[in-house]
Amino acid sequence: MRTLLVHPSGLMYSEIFLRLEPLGLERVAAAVRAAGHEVRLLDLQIFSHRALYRQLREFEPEAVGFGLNYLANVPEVLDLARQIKRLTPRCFVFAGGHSVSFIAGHVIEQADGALDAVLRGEGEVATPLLLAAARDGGLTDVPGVVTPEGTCHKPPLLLDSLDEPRPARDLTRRRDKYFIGVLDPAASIEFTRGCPWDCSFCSAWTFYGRSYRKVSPQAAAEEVASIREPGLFIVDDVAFIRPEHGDAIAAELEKRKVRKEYYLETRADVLLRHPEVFRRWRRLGLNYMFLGMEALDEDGLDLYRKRTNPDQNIKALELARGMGLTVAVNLIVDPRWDAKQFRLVREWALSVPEIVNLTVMTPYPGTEIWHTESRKLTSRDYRLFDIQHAVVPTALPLHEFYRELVKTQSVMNRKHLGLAAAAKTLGLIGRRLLRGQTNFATSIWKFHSVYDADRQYGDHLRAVRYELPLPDRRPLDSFDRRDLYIHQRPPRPATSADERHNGPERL
Ligand code: B12
Ligand code: SF4
Repeated sequence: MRTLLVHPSGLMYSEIFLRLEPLGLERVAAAVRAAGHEVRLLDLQIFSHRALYRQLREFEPEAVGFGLNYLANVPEVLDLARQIKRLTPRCFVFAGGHSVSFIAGHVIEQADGALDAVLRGEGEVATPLLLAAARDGGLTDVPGVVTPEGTCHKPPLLLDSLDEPRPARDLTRRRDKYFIGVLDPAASIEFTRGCPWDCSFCSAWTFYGRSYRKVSPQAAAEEVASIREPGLFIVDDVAFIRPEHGDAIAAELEKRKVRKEYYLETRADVLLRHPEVFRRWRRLGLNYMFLGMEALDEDGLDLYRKRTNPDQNIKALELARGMGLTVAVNLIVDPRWDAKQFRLVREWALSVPEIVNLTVMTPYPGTEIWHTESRKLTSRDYRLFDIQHAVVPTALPLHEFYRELVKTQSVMNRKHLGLAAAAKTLGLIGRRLLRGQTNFATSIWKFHSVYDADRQYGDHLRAVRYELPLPDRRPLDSFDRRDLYIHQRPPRPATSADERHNGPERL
């Protein structure tokens, strides 16, 4: 089948800092192509809706699949699906990805016939089955599928090995547009999938049923070596949980003499436990690290079940600094914060050299807090579920809350662009401009047009056409957390080194 896979538009509030290739969709594209279909991929983070309509006319796809990793993209995808059905009623239109997997039935209802199917879970194994069923019949037998006619009750299918298929990077155009901070241009890569921790605000662990799988070191190194871009973002939720895996990939890269600049995300306790693997990667070109600290105090860390403490966070920052890494940390803003709390965070952020990023506590379907958060949602507008808006009551009046949030973010941005940083940055910008890469330079000047309290407040006043389902509120002790899982853990004999059975406490 001629199949067009589409990644929706980027979200304004994340585009300042990065724009990354649609890795999940590229992997699905590779699997679909291997099954004999003709595939194209269109990334609306870069191209306009007009480009999509042009593809519909020129390529005449028989199937169009949308990637819905993000809740905030649901309205755009529903509108596009309706248009596609209007223009080409025989085209099979479907969606898949992280967020839509948790609310598939609700989205199918909202689509009102514009979506023929939502595929829950990993896409590599099931999407070829879905396309075959769209052509030959038997849609509701595809594991993980939800359609207007019914749901398949067989669990979504997991890949046996992450080594294949390699993402179809040849299908993404204008790859010079992908960047993360100063890594401009940058590609993305996955070394592991899943997370064995269980933070209450996060759905990374519920999607994969708290399982954790690894790409083989050889396959990982071959893939790195095949990538043209000099910068590489490692998308793993927590990099190098198993130090021997990080070491083995490093050894393969050393053997192949591959050198790139890397950016990764990890946890404070993982960095503290295995600094040597990070040091080795530092020598290979690891320059940037994102640490999800989430809270400055013990109570906050307990509330999010982060299983770290403030002392570990501070020590991890010192360690990373000592290694010469540029570190960005994330803190979760609780809508309950008052002006004093924001001031304390500003003071702390100014006292450390790291870049501090703020996200707003947001209950998402698929997370534990979606069920246990007792505060009522003040909005169910999908577009506000981007962790930059408050969707539960704020202690401060809402507009004031955004003023404090933006003030705190701009203090951090100013710091980031302070004299010393600016000098360094100008050098970096100059080098990138010489190579024709303008993403990083543009992002720096875009800050004030994007982070604007009036605009963020105004986002709440827009007419709402599509809403999230109502949360099914339940106290924590009244439900089995496995009910949240999209994938159940793959059956496998337990070994002593098996993270899936050990859980993070014993890692
Ligand atoms: C890398 C990443 C990003 C990249 C995105 C790159 C891109 N353009 O896709 C960046 C850094 C830009 C990013 C930004 C954000 N992210 Co993010 N991100 C991730 C992360 C860590 C990994 C995703 C990934 O690439 N995985 C590897 C690939 C191979 O897997 P995958 O994309 O999930 O794809 C598989 C399946 O989902 C499925 N699939 C995917 N697409 C499709 C399409 C079809 C048709 C089908 C059938 C199947 C299918 O098959 C794929 C292969 O198995 C996830 C956490 C996670 N573990 O999933 C969070 C995550 C998805 N992000 C999250 C959030 C909150 C955000 C932001 C809103 C944060 C912010 N405010 O800045 C922004 C918004 C982005 C936007 N829309 O512009 C949340 C999701 C929240 C939600 N429920 O909406 C997650 C789950 C993190 C979390 N812990 O909560 N993110
Ligand atoms: S450690 Fe990170 S990815 Fe894992 S559950 Fe916690 S926040 Fe999510």
